[in-house]
Amino acid sequence: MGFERKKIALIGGGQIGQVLAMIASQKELGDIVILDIPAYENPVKGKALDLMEMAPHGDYDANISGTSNYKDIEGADVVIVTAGKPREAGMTREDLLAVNLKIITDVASGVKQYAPKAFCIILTNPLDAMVYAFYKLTGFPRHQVVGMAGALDTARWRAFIAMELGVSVADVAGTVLGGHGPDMVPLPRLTTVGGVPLAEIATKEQIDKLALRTREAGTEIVKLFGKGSAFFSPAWSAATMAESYLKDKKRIIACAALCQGEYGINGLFIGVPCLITAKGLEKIYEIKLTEEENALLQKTIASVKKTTEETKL
Ligand code: A3D
Repeated sequence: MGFERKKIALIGGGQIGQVLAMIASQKELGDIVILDIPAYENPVKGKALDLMEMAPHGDYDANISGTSNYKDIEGADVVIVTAGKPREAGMTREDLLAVNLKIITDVASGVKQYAPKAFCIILTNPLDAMVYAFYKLTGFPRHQVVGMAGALDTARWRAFIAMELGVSVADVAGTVLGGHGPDMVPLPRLTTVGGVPLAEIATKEQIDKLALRTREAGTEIVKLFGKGSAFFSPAWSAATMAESYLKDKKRIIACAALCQGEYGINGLFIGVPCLITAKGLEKIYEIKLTEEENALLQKTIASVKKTTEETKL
């Protein structure tokens, strides 16, 4: 029995896809295929070659290739989807629904045919609706399909707390629930800094300001860029999820997962704490929420439901 490298298919080789390819190479997660539309096949081939040529300094071994042919993703262990249009200044994530739904339809059909066993991580916005669409269109089981949003929203929450308090981000632990939009729900009550409850070292005003900045973090970056959205932090967040699956790390990561009764939600993908193992999404953890937290959760559920219904799937 020989050792076989894992295979990672990145569908979409734009801003996030290219950074993901670099991180996955450096982490030696496996061989990487970057797939994009035919008109963008040469650029993704070029990016793949550039990464192969970085390997001697990056100290990794991986085969990295670019393509526009789904046949080349055959048998992938992990599929990460970033295919789709990103936001421009002044746009909401929902403004992308029609154009990105067409793209996800195309992607779902290719992945279903060539990588039917892959653990699939979706990033395309509007996230909660696009991961739902991918799940419906492929017919894959729930443990095989998750959306990347909570991992990033939680990273932003932790980063802002560390920046505000002047402490190491490594010591900030917490989570963010709900949809990937301005009504997501950071949970200050359950956030700790080196084991100390956040509320004991930050004022209510500080906490409110940090929660608001987290909810608007994507928009803050879109405004600075003018065109396009964040890509370094989304890429690394998705890589963390893929790594937990590929190495059976059993990380608990906030992911957009299909709730089947958890938190009183049925049939929607929404950000909840998930155990990611070699089985994929192994378990959703339910947190006992206060009345106030629950009211916030109900609001984000309503937004996710509305956008999800617009997919008509
Ligand atoms: P961008 O740099 O435009 O890359 C998207 C790539 O997808 C381009 O190379 C396109 O050619 C390619 N593409 C388009 N249609 C197809 C198709 N049918 N098949 C294969 N590839 C295709 O965008 P980006 O990388 O900055 O962002 C990608 C997506 O992620 C967008 O929808 C963003 O809104 C979304 N995003 C999500 C988050 C979350 O936290 C959920 C964060 C940031 C961006």
